[in-house]
Amino acid sequence: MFDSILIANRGEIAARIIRTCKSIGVRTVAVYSEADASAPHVAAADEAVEIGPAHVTKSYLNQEAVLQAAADHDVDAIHPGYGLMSENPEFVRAVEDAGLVFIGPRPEVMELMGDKARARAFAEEAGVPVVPGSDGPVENADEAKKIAESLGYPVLVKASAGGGGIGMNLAANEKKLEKAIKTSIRRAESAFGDPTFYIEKYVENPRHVEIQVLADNDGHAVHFFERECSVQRRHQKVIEEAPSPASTRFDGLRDRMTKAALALVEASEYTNAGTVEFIVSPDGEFYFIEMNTRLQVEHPVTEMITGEDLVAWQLRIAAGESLSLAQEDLSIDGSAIECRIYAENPDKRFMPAPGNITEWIEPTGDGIRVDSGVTANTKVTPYYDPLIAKVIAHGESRMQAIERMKKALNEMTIGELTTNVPMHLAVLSKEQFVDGHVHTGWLETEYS
Ligand code: MV4
Repeated sequence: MFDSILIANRGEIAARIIRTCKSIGVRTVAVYSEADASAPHVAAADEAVEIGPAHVTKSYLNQEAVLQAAADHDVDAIHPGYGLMSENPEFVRAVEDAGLVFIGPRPEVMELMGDKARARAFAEEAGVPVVPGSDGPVENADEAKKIAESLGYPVLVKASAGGGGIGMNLAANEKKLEKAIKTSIRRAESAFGDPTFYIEKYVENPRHVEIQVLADNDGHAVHFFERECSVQRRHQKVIEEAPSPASTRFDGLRDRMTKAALALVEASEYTNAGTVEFIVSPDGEFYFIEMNTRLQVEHPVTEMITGEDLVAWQLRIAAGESLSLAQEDLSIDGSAIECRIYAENPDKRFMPAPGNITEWIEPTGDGIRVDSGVTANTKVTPYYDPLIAKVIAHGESRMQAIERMKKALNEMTIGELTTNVPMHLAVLSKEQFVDGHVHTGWLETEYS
């Protein structure tokens, strides 16, 4: 195992990674921007290094500054958390060129999965179901028309370099196709400098269900079942849970999805933690959408139902240990739900609402876990993601998890900051949510 690692991230995820390091005896080095000098992740780490001004491009995304901090503090490895540089293959190469270990997958598989058209073709080749669509990138509008004609409308135009919905546009009919392509190309060109696009048949009202996987460097892989992440707004997840209510509704769905996810892991020689994302249609068909090559925000619900520490496994695998975990060792214990607490204003279309946290009291209780990156007197600035904490509730049943979550959110005290806690409480009492009848468009029709 490593003696020490640097955490190239901030907020709740940096604090969460440090927690595991403390429990397994790994020394931690935090990095922070000028705006984060008094942040909890800085206080929690064994050592901390200021790496630049508040703006992410000048601090947390400054590869040179991060690598200099790693060299100065003599660490063995770097954990990227999620977001920031976690899915940047160039950063992985720079870390390795500096003689350090990157805690995550190889840069080649990151590149493969980062190119959504390539990932889709690769998945299909590996026998993983994909939505009917184009074989790879589409050259021009004429070719697109022919493909859309054979698929039948509506179709989705997707940017190859995209993901998370960026550069994705719906065309309801042939008349709308040209404009959808133009819009996708323009967004993809400005966001990624790459206009490549492809086409899929549009699946209406899907659920978002994803499989957590873990693989070592000797080709041994396991899955940690599924998470359901359908409650989201503008491609930002809001509530996640494990297991998915869809798994009880559709016979054999979990078995088929986990097999598909592991087939993709094996074919791509994936290593470390990853998530294979699917959409599930209202009639129970599932399709590969993309693979996320990082630890995800919502990983705690998986940890709660399996009793495993995914960050500890990430470190062991990155340190070269083989995975001493067989699929039969893993099982689902009860049900877990995560509510993401965002500093955002429900009266202003849930836009970020920065401010000063004057009072901060976290809930406690049976089955309650809180992963937070703030405390009393923390300033929530406009520089970073408005996610300030995650409340996770575990119960023997889904209903018990929901009840524990409601109690926890009612007990949580966040002074002088506008958050989405009231929205969570409303959603947790909605009949469709309680019945597990949600899809990716549901939240925006209920609360917008
Ligand atoms: C889709 C889809 C329906 N049909 N593809 C959104 C972002 C990216 N992860 C893929 N996405 C979708 N792809 C086809 N062929 C619907 C979505 C989608 C979605 C997917 C997962 C989670 C939330 C979503 C919200 C809106 C649309």
